[in-house]
Parts: sequence; structure tokens; C-alpha cells
Amino acid sequence: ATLLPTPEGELNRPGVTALKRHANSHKGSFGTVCIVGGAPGMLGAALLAGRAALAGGAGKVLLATLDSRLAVDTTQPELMISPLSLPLAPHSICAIGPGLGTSTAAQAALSAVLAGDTPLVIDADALNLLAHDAGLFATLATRQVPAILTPHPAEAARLLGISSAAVQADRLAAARTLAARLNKVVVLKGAGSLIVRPDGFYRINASGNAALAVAGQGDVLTGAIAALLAQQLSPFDAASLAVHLHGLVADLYVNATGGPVGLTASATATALSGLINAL
Ligand code: NPW
Ligand code: AMP
Ligand code: MG
Repeated sequence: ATLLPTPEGELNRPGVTALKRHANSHKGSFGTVCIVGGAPGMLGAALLAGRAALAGGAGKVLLATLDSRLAVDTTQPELMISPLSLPLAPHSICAIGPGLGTSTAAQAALSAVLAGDTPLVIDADALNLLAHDAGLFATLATRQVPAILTPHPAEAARLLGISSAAVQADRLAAARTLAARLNKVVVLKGAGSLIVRPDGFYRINASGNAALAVAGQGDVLTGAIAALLAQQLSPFDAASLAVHLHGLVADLYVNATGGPVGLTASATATALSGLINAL
């Protein structure tokens, strides 16, 4: 099956060879993902990202949450959950933003993560914090460590200082501008998600549908990208493949049920592993 059309035409299974597991591999082979987010009222976002990171094949997943009331996810006890404390426990990839909020503590967390040398997935409220703090934005722009930003159109608009309508009017230009300004890979989400490198090279994702237009789906995508990054895919391939598989879950759902209603973010996270195994 064609997984992802690319302008280059040479890759339709981006990064897939990196996911092959050797017989003597162990959990340390697949990286540790740390999700930073989950402020009061939005713990679910961090849990969804964490579940997606597990389903995406990360060896170990830690959640550092701003809401300290949850110690374990009893339906996903593999997740190691602890209140956010700085510095963070050692990990190979950090995904920051799902349910993070924009409090002083959230800003301190983003600032600390940017000061470190961990590859990042930056989503949701971490994007909103960047949009409101020129210093943090400049720090990210000059940071010489891979990062992937995953804005939806409203988040991209805030980062660019334009309206969502302007972003949607020329999605490629918006994504390219942001990728170039920050010197990072950008995923501009929404129907036909764009995955754009700083040099302007891009892929358009052909999978996905309106079944994904429900709360938490972006948080799932963030966890999936982080898992693939932890498994040594390049940032561009990790983003491309995760976006594609995320959309494919929705396409298979519509085929199986006859319509787009009822696909939850939780179910999407769970379904990712089957698609990865089928690659
Ligand atoms: P409109 O309405 O069109 O003007 P926000 P958020 C736009 C956490 N969550 N095409 C649209 O704007 C997140 O992780 C927690 C066009 C929409 O109203 C964040 O930390 C959950 N426009 C926090 O909540 C589950 C689009 O963006 C606006 C678009 C806030 O994140 C939910 C909303 O953006 C959530 O993930 C598209 N394809 N997509 C939990 N269970 O804990 C979005 N827009 O105001 O940044 O709010 O995305 O909900
Ligand atoms: P977020 O707004 O952060 O929760 O992210 C929503 C996720 O669902 C992104 O990956 C979007 O690309 C995807 N999505 C939302 N609506 C659609 C749609 N109509 N078609 C395809 N993908 C969508
Ligand atoms: Mg989101």
C-alpha cells in the first residue's frame, strides 16, 4: 500500500527500516519518552500522549505532570507518572505541551527543557507559550538540537502573529515560514497535514478524515511522533510516519464502521501499534 505520497517520490514508507527489531533488543533499545504536560483539568492530554508513545513502541514512557494528583493510570500502569520537578529524570525524547497550560510553572518547564539538549516534540500549550514569549521563541530558533513543532491552524496563527484564516488560506506558506524562522520541522495539522523541513521541503499527508476532529487527537499524535523519534527515525520521517499512521487509523475506522462518528483519541492510540506491526 502507498503509505505517504512524497514530492521526492522515493520514500513512501518513511523511516520504516529503523523500526525493525532485532531478536536481542531490549527496552533500552527503543528509547525513553518523557511527556511534560497535564495541568489540572487537562491530565487526560498527557495520558493520551503517553499511551500513544507506548503504542508507538517507545521502550519506556514517563509523564511529568503539573497536576500532582495522579500517581498511576490503572488502565495503563506501564506509564510512570510523577509530578513535574526540574530537572527532569533522564530520558531520550521530551514531548512538551499536551495539557500543559500556560501557568508560570508551565513556562518554567518549557524554559528548562529548551535549556537542555534533549530532542523535542513541541505541541499545544508549549506552542502557545512560545507565541507569547519572544525570548523562548528565539532560544528555540537558535537551539541546535532536533525538534518537531505540531501546531493546529490556531496555534500556527498565534506563532506567526496572523489569523487562523490567513494560515488556512496558504497552509504551505505558513508552515514553511514557521519552519524557516525556527529552523525546525513543522507539522501543520488539519485535513491534508503538511510536514515541512526548515529548507522548505515538505510532504502532504493523504490519510485521515473528520473522525479525527475530536478532543485529544492532537495529543495522541504528539505521543506517536515522540515514540518514533525515540526509535531513531529522523525528525522529518518520525513526523511523516506518525501523521500518516494517525490518519490511517481514522480511515480504517470509517471503512469498518461506515462513518466518522465515535473514534476516540484513546482508541486511536491503541490502534497505532497494529499499524506499526503491519508496516
Ligand atoms: P476556531 O474555533 O476555528 O476559531 P486551542 P486546544 C482551531 C489540551 N487538551 N482547522 C479552532 O479555532 C491541549 O493539549 C486537553 C481549523 C479551535 O477552536 C492543550 O494543552 C484534553 N482550525 C489545551 O487543551 C483534550 C482549527 O483551534 C481552536 C483546527 C488547549 O488546546 C483536548 C482550538 O485551539 C485538548 O487536546 C483545524 N483543523 N484545529 C484533555 N483530555 O485533557 C484547531 N483549530 O484554543 O489552542 O485549544 O487545541 O483545545
Ligand atoms: P488537535 O487539534 O491538536 O487535537 O489535533 C487534531 C488532530 O486531528 C490533528 O492531527 C489533525 O490533523 C487531525 N484532524 C482534525 N480534523 C481533521 C480532518 N477534518 N481531517 C483530517 N485530520 C484531521
Ligand atoms: Mg492539540
